[in-house]
Amino acid sequence: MISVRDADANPSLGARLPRFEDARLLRGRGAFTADVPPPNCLHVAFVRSPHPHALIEDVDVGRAGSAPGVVSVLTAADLPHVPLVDAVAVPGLVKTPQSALAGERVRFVGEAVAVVLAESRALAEDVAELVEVRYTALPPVVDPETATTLPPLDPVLTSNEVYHGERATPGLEEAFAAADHVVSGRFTTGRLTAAPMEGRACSATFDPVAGTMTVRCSTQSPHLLQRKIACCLGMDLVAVRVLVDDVGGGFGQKIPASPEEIAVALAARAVGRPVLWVEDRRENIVAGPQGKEQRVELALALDADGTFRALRCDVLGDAGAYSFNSASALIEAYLAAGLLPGAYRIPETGWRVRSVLTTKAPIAPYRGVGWTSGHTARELLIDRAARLLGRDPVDLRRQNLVRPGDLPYTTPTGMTYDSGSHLATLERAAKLVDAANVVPGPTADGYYRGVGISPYVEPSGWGSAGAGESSWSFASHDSVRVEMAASGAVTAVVGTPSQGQGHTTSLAQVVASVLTCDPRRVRVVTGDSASTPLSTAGTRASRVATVIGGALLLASERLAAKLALVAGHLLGIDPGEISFRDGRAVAPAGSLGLAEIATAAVADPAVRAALPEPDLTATAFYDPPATYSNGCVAVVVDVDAGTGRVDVVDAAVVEDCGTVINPMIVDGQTLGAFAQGVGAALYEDAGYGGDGSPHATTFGDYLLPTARCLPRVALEHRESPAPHTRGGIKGMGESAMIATPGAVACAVAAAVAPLGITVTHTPIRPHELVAPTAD
Ligand code: MCN
Repeated sequence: MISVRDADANPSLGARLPRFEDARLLRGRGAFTADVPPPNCLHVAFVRSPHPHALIEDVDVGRAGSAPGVVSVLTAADLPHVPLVDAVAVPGLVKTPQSALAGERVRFVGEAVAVVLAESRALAEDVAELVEVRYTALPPVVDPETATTLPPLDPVLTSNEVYHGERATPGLEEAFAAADHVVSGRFTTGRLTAAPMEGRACSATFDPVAGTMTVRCSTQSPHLLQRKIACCLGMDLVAVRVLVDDVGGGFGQKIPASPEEIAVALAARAVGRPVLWVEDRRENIVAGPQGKEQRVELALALDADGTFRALRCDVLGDAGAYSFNSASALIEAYLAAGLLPGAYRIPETGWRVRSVLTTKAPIAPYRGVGWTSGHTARELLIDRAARLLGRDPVDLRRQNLVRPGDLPYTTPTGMTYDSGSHLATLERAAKLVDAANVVPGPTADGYYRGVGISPYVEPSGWGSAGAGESSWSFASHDSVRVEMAASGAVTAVVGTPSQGQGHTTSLAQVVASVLTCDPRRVRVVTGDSASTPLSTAGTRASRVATVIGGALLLASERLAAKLALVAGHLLGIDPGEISFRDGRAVAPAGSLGLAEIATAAVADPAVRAALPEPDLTATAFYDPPATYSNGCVAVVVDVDAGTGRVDVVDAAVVEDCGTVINPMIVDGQTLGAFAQGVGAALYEDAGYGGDGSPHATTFGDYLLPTARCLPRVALEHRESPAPHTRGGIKGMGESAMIATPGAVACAVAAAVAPLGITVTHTPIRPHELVAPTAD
């Protein structure tokens, strides 16, 4: 077997290579779903509900349907009623069906009621205004706290609570009873939207002769979408093909199939012409899946010396209007509780998790999922405990973090941290921002300064075991194929599309690390459900580096063994004597280039006569054991107590994702997630008014952080290779989005504590930080 950390033999693993895809994408030469419209396609505009909750009494499409250039206007009555629920059962989660178009009732502002199909998008949009929908308004359900006491939003329910689960370790109550201190708090995280650069987009072409459906879609999970379309349209799986072009970001929003995507496929079949839907920003913000809204109540039991003894939480997740596909209604709330102990040694834990329906856009996973909410609440609570005990917050964390000698460490919630650098990353991040010398409170220049330290664990690289340890059991494995052509060109075929993670580069590096060739010679192919191996979960949960990377290592090693067989024959030596170096098979007897070997395997009669068939294809299946990356985010903020403005003036992220495939990509991922974390802490808010209408409908009111909001971030890597995954690789795509909101919130809380102001909510709003005046 070839060791992937043999730096001489495998120079491409760990190389800081600029991303191969950037030359194309940065020059505007990407091809996104909107750039590849099917010939002769119709364009879609959805008629969307202006009400958060209403009965649909009547939909009159008369005027709209007869407008010039309009081919059809379809309502729920025209489409088969097929609910978008998963086949996978999640124990205890009550599912409520969401249809492609709402039929009898709308349950959030922006829910699609009818679809206009016209010769252009502009025309379709104009005509959508001619569709007359008569509603009878019903009371909105906005507050998750009171949702359970209100009449259920779906007749299948007896309550709006679609999930209720409780767990506790046996010694929980005893630990609380014996504690010297119990510190508690109630924290909320607001609604966010992922705001990918490219919104959702999808085209569908139905071939009535062949009975096939071809869908191009900006999705993270082509195979899941293929299955859902087949199921909703009553078609054979093989008759549905999902293609994925370039995708301009997803961040989780594009994991579940959207009802609009099903409507597009149904419409294409109904009208017999291809159909294209490219949502605008308003649709994406209002009607696209949203993330994060949670209320987390925590209680921490400590000894007099500050040792953590037990942590209890009560999580209430606002699932939005439907308990729908990908079990999204539960995943945020459940994972907020699942990562309860984080990077700390806390012997006893207990939780209550509830998820409730409201009349808001449905929730989907968003980078960091519920981990962000649980983590932010816990870190704020630890800072609160430090202040109450008169302890330095870094020191209190240092005392309670998982230490090298504890590893492997199993949390009371059932996660086994396989390896890591929890203490080392805390020390380094604190040093990089000079935390020891930041005095919280007023500064000489009139601001209030605070430092926030947020050590994190990221359950990463979800294979089935990782998902299971996060209490979220589902099949999460992958297969891959690596092929070498007679020319020596290498192709790696995978089922996980990239949304901007740089897989074309990093996965090529993985293959090249085994074959020792130039990574630029490895073409990574994905985005076709018909020809790529099944990806059970798609691109999510920071799993591609670990799961696909591990599978590619295996497949590449199998291909290398086949090449060694041919090379051995050509050199007249035992294949076992061969190693690979600089893209050549090397032995004391001589060396051969990969192309020479590949050509000989196919075309050399002597090789042909002596060896089995010249198949230079290798496949591999990989379902890795669970692995956990870790790190620490540290920030320093200045708060203007007159205006409530917060400036993040210094920041550091020290991350450890085991063996790093490409440090430049990991830097980019970390910085992007850090920026999103600052946005979640200070700016972004997809909240709703008491009347059930969304506050934000454009980027004028959904505030994304810009470069001016961000400091220079000191980035460092530690490498604690995973002992049990292939290549020691751990995932990291979410890390800074788990920890940054907590770091910023803790820093702000520390800064304004002398003013008697507490921080219990993200995003932190300026008016909450304005110092009370004497009058
Ligand atoms: N990587 C590496 N070495 C490691 C781990 C990762 O070089 N030890 C590289 C990988 O090879 C990959 C990237 O870093 O190129 C991220 O890898 P990984 O952590 O495995 O995450 P995934 O590829 O599975 O991507 C999913 C993750 C998630 S869950 C969200 S949400 C997210 C994210 O990645 N959405 C993104 N990053 C995003 N980046 C962009 N630009 N757009 C999104 O939608």
